[in-house]
Amino acid sequence: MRQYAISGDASQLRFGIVVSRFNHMIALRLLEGCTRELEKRGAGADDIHVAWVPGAFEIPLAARALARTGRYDAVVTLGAVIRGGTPHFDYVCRGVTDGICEVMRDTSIPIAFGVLTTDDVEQALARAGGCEGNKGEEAARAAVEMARLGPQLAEPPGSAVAGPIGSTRGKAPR
Ligand code: INI
Repeated sequence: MRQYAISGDASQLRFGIVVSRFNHMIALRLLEGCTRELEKRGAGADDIHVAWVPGAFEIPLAARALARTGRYDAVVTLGAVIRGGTPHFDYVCRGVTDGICEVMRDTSIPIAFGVLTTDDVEQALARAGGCEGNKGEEAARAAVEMARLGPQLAEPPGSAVAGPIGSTRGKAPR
């Protein structure tokens, strides 16, 4: 049985982050959680580039632009869509989730989904560094893991880049 290595090592990797300004206070907390986690895992501050967009609906376009540059091993998307009294919430949620999936499919670059979709501000705060953790951190971890997994999956069988969990033998080439 071959198992590909799971690595959370972010050193030598480059990340693009797209963050929505809407619900700014929550977005900032997600961004702090995300960058803190990437740096904790070894990413250099110079290897983390942040693009702010007006709202979550604009995230896919910016994520696509970043992914297409070829500069990034993964892109992280962050924002908060909070339910109001109209169906607008549903359209924004659908636009951002479908859009991000399309970008990932079209570019084959990992796009981590750190966009909150909540019923109210309290639920969002709880997931932006409150009692439910920080979705920005979670998205950062997913981005690192997927950035490390991709090159391993692309290796021909038998090339033995896989190692034990936590191994860094499968590091992406620069
Ligand atoms: N954008 C968000 O990021 N969060 C929201 O909660 C939100 N709501 O509720 O409307 C929101 N709307 C703006 C939208 O993302 C676009 O920026 C806007 O429609 C302009 O294209």
